[in-house]
Amino acid sequence: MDTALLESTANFLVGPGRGILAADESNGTMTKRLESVGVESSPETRREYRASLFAMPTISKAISGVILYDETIRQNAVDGTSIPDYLHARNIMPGIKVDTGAKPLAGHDGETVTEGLDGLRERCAEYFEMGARFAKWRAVIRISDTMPSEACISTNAHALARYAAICQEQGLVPIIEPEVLMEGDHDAVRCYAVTADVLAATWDECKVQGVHLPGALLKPNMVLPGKGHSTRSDVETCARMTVDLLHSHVPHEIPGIVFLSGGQTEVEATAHLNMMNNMGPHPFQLSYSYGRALQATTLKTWAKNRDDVSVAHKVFAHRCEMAHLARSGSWSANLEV
Ligand code: 5MM
Repeated sequence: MDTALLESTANFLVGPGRGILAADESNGTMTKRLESVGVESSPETRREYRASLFAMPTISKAISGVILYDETIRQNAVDGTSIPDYLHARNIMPGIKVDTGAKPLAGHDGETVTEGLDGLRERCAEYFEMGARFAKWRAVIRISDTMPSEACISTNAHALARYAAICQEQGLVPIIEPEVLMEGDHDAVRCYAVTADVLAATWDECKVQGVHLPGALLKPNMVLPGKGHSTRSDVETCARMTVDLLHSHVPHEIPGIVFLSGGQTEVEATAHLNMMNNMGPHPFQLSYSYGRALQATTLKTWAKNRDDVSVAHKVFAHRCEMAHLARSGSWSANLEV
């Protein structure tokens, strides 16, 4: 294992003022997203949209890495070069989603285990060859009165750790993403407790598999009540609970936390990260790996202005600038209007 390469990639990804753009929607998800804005989904429209995102003039100020899907890593950028080469040339590290999705967990209705370990070593070697330097695997944990089961937590933690070990062997920094979903009517205290259990199981398995923590990143949910809960957390409560959880449940050798947005609005996800960075110092960088919270408004704008990408670029540049400011706690709500 090349620990020096892994550590330098991980530190690059969470360098000052920058974070990750999650653009690794599977074809099923991307089709829903494109159809929701009236665009037919095809390999070419998916390429057109993503290539236009990556061509935003100031993207490198806020984005250190982009997570790609298998289809996208094989496609070309706006100038005809391969997307991984194009990103490298813009000082952005290409990453790749390597899981093959969350599949039903046998004997546990409503729960899933994320698959993709078969052939993973060979796929990682190919992606490294194509220019990828990090990878992502997302486990999905649902909360209800009876969920998550021990089986769901342990199988997903085991798979995450095996994925991480294989990636590191092949030179890719693993982003370890155990997402506790916002669906449900649970309160924030329950989200905290479940996330703490999931993280503890994940680190236990990482230890067994020999994962090199300084060469890995964590992509967690923030601590929030479920969408169906009667009250919402204010920004400070979410930030305090999340910071408290991470300080006590994430090994301090991990160089960075790159949050998912998980269905928060663009402004909520920015405000929460900003507040957390104002509560520092922290033992690790607190950054982003947002999908929807960086892309939602941009996608709608792009769909209406496909003949003039500068309109969508303006919207994406604003979102990127807000995330960039949140990295240092310098964002404020009045910058949004
Ligand atoms: C971009 O969406 C990712 C892939 O989703 P599917 O495999 O379901 O198509 C997703 O894993 C994403 O990287 C994370 O959930 C973070 O995105 P959000 O939108 O939660 O910030």
